[in-house]
Amino acid sequence: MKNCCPPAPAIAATVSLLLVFAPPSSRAQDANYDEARVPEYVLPPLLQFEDGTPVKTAEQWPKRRQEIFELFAENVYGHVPEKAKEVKLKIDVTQAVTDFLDDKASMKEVSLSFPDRPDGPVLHLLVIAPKKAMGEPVPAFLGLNFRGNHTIHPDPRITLSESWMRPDKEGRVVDHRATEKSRGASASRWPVEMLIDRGYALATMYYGDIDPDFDDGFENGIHSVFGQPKETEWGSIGSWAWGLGKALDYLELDALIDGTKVSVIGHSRLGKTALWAGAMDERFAMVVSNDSGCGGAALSRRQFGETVKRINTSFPHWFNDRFPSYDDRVGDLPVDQHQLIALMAPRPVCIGSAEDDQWADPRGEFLSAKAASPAWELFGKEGVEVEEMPPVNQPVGETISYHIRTGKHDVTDFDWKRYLDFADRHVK
Ligand code: GTR
Repeated sequence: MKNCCPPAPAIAATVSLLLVFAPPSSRAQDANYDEARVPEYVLPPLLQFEDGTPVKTAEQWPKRRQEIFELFAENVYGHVPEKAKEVKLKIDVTQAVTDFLDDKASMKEVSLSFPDRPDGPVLHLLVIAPKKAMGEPVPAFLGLNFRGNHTIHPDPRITLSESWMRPDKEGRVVDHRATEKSRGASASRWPVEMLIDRGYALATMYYGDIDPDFDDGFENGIHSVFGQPKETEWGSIGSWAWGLGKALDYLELDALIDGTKVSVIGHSRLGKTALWAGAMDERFAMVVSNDSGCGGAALSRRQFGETVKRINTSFPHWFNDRFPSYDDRVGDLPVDQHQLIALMAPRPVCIGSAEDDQWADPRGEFLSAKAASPAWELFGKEGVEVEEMPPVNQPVGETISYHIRTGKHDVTDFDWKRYLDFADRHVK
């Protein structure tokens, strides 16, 4: 059992909302933002097998990769239950239009459901593809969204989500349900036209369709199908990442999409999710983590901004039940987050930070990307080779991209341009 006494959902949701929307000063009053107070730490070795022998060649990497992957599953994100690995979801195309974005694109809605559970959860995937995909499949970006597919673009033909939603500050969500007012509310984070103009499709799904983001003791979402996780089985991040794999299963079948060229992207908690999805599923051609911070790209041992203890306290449902046992002893964690980034090797990976997002420890994300780079070097590729953290708005890195942009915790056009440039170079 993940929780012996799960709180009533309404109370749990309120508690987690207070934490999410609390101003950084109050939620982070005990957080360290002083480089001088970062403790001395030693990172777990990347290119060394658990028995102590060195990893010297690309041929040895898959075995080392598997070791690291298992350690992350066992201690941090949780294993996917066997039943969930095997399940094949039922696919229904529920809407298809060919005159989207002033006739530049097609738009399709696809529902993925559990064949034996007609009353069970449904994952709603939105796929927007440039017109040219009708002649030749195109590369795509796949990412989960925070507030429903209808928030990524104001076109009223996108179906309004009926799923449980976290309340928002603007009152566009009423009684945990989206209202018409929320159409396009997250459009600034999803520059659909930019993607389409550059020849990419965009596929997105609401993360709450997979598992609503509150600590309900794992009763709802896909947990209603697969049951209570065991101690080292998945939390919400693990299940969201699993959902991304299911979306990719569909995209591989879609004639408009080149299934070998799908990049997975995510912001913040969904950036953590994108990294874990890219680790679990090597079919993802490129992995993008935007402002993912603690439990994402940032090194846990630095304890700068959000810490392991803090994240497990605020969000007890995100990781597996073993992770909190490291709250007061992060130095004993058998892994650190540079090894998570390394699980993407030799594929391209992008790490984006923001200057005003110290809670997510931009420097810890840079150092993590740098410490991951030797995994790419095994393949004769360069990761992040610069010695110093780059100035703002000046991306660095060859096969690992790192940038810190000006501004706050968000996904901006600046971030997307870098990710698209990198995809042009490595995926297209
Ligand atoms: C914060 C949390 C971060 C990050 C962020 C988000 O409250 O502390 O780890 O995930 O939420 O997802 O927006």
